Amino acid sequence: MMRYTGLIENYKDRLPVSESTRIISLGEGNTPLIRLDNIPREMGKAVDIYVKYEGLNPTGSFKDRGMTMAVTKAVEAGSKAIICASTGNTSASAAAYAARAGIKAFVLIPEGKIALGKLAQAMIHGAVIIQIKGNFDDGMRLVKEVADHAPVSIVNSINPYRLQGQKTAAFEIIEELGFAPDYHCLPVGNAGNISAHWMGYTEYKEYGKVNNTPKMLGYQAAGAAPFIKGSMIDDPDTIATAIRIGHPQSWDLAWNVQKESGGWFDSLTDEEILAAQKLLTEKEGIFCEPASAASIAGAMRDIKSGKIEEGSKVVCTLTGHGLKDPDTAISQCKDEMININPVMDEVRDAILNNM
Ligand code: AN7
Repeated sequence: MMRYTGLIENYKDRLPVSESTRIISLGEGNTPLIRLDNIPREMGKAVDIYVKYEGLNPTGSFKDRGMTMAVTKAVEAGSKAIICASTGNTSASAAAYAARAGIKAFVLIPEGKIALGKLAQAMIHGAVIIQIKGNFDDGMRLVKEVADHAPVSIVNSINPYRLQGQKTAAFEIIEELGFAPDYHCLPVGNAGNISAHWMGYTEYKEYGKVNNTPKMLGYQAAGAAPFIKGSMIDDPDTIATAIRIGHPQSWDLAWNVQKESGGWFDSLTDEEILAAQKLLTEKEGIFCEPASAASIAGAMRDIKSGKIEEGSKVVCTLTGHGLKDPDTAISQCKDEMININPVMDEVRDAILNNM
């Protein structure tokens, strides 16, 4: 049996690398596709829902799929430094892959608006962290400008190698199921990931691996929903900080995905997103970060309404691990803790009162 050594090695025939390329990998990809059990049963709907648990990538998000490609190609081109703007996960992934490659990472993050776990990752991997008094969209604009004035390679999803790496998630799903699902649900920020998935699905169809493609469903947070508004937003806000983005970089690509696949965009309130995150942890034992739960929240709403028909096979991407944002998780459950003295009677009462 061959040791799994990451998605570039695994899919090198379908990625822009050659035999001489030095691959920068942390063993990303090959993530579990878990079939939900309790949630569909309790909804009383005959649908198969699978979650692709991208939080189990090396830095805890799907960004690693794109970053292994982007950093591999940056190093191949002789680059000594990478740069990105980030709502958190891209910065964590860039920091780790730069460390692995032995190059420098510069990350621009919005002050006070990135989840604690992501900040810890970017810091401990030794990225140069540039905190800006502004949001992700400001950071993205600055990164594009500064790349003309400093020797740095941009590793945001405007770098086409990012989407090449991320398309492999669709390959894995098809290989595991033996078919493409009827619907594929994703949280949408810059819309790079939904575009990358569509590339992967259409590529495998053209290649003859399957004869169907899914309808692609993109879900945004209500306070950061330019695809629902139909135009850019200047002051995006949501508790799902990963997708607190008002000027999506893959705007045209994503509208094409919607049209070609026959899917749709929709938005969820922060309350709906947090409720879905909690439901998934309590009913299925799967912990994803708030932004990721938008895919489940959206799928559940559209299944309940019948927009997603019974009999459908649905895949939801859980883009990031729940541990990325411990503050939001704890603040949802704080009141549920029981405080006692260190005596058996009080432990017993705590058990018997809560059976
Ligand atoms: C958990 O890290 O944009 O629609 O700078 O971290 O491809 O942007 C993160 C995005 C969904 C949205 N879920 O994906 C960043 C960043 C999680 C994310 C998205 C992000 P895209």
